[in-house]
Amino acid sequence: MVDLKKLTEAMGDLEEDIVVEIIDQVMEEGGGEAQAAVDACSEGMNIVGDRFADGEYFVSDLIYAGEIMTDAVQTLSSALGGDSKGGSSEKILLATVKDDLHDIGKNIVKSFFEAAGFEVVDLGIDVPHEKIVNTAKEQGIKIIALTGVLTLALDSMKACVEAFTAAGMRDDVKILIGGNPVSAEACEAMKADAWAHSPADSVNICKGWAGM
Ligand code: B12
Repeated sequence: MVDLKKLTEAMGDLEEDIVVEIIDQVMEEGGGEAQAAVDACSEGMNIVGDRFADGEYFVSDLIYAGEIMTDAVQTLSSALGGDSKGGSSEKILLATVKDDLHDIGKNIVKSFFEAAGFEVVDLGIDVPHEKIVNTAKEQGIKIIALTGVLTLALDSMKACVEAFTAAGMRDDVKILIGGNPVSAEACEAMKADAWAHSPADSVNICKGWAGM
């Protein structure tokens, strides 16, 4: 059993050596606690965010925290993703919306989708709505997963939903939104089809849409 509280504290304190040590231990023990470790790191990221908001940490600390967490998720990736039934060729278009550069959560969700048998078309970060709509059109993608962690990402998500409507494609696609600021209210207000915080829930939603 790894010490998840220590992992959260180490992430919050930017103690990279301790994070690496505990993450390696998770994998040495078979990876059964990989999801719990991601959750512990995410809690640590909340500590980082709070310290940044309080003026104790600076942007350079956010960057460093992002690197530590990205490496941790990379190490854990083969143990994440839950059940990997499938082998479907169903595509999911995944993007961090316009003006938002955060991609750690996106990359975690991507691992889950791939483990569940989806083919993920990952457009990266700060993706303009036109690129999302055009890619969906060109590749005939029916499931769109949008992510963002800034409050203003909600505006970009809304604009993206509207861009699908303007392109006459809104009834052809299902739009899932995720990331820290999303909520049932935000989902309803922007007329997305579903929202989720948990990557496992998002897989179940998309499997339902894909008839898997
Ligand atoms: C690391 C970090 C950064 C790094 C990001 C590195 C990277 N590669 O992503 C960098 C340095 C780039 C950064 C920059 C900035 N950041 Co920043 N950052 C963070 C921090 C500390 C952690 C974010 C994170 O990765 N969390 C961990 C992941 C795993 O969580 P997650 O994304 O929510 O994902 C989980 C779920 O939401 C879900 N999920 C995610 N996506 C999806 C998608 C779908 C479809 C589904 C179903 C589920 C799902 O699954 C994930 C796993 O559980 C947060 C603090 C926080 N509490 O979040 C601030 C935070 C988000 N940042 C903030 C700010 C202010 C900034 C800057 C403006 C700072 C500046 N002055 O420059 C810039 C903005 C840049 C931009 N335009 O985007 C604020 C945002 C405030 C707000 N309300 O808008 C926060 C909240 C910090 C704070 N408390 O002030 N940041």
